[in-house]
Amino acid sequence: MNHLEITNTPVILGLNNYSLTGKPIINQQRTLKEVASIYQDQEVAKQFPDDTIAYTVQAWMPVAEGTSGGLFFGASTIMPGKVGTEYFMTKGHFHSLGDRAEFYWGIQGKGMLILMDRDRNTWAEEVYPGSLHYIGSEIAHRLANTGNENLIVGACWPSDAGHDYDEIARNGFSARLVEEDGNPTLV
Ligand code: S6P
Ligand code: ZN
Repeated sequence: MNHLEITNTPVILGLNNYSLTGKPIINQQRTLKEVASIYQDQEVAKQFPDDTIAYTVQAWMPVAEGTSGGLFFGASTIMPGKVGTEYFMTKGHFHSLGDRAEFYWGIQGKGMLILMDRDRNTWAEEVYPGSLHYIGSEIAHRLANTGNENLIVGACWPSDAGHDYDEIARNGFSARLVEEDGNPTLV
């Protein structure tokens, strides 16, 4: 940046659909097949068509991943749907630097933020437009869409947080969010 220069930000957030445009933006897509192993009924998950998208993530990473002191900004969209009685959801993770916190906020649709501490206590917070969620140190987090439309959730996290998917891939969360009598329930 030059002294006295007035510039334009490189990234714009669409306030109607919360999509990010500009550079550099990362676009990720996860198909249901790709994440089938997170579901209780993996066989049912694998039977969905190859192109069924479970969720997408857009992120602006203004600094390199792993940089200390920076921030990343993202928006995740989880599609509506269920594998048996279990709602479409994200893989879920602890941060690699486990003490790095994160903010989530609900933008569109409805869902649950499923949280688990290192002692494997699991609980959930309802997500809806305007709900704001602080994900503290050493807390695994996963989003599930419990509604009939796309669930869109904003996120902001430290650039050195990283993702530890292994722990969840190996041992999962200690509870699953399923639909029981029409209601989302942790079991
Ligand atoms: C990053 C943040 C989100 C998730 C996204 C997808 O720390 O928590 O951007 O990456 O919601 O979830 P997951 O578990 O597949 O990374
Ligand atoms: Zn995270």
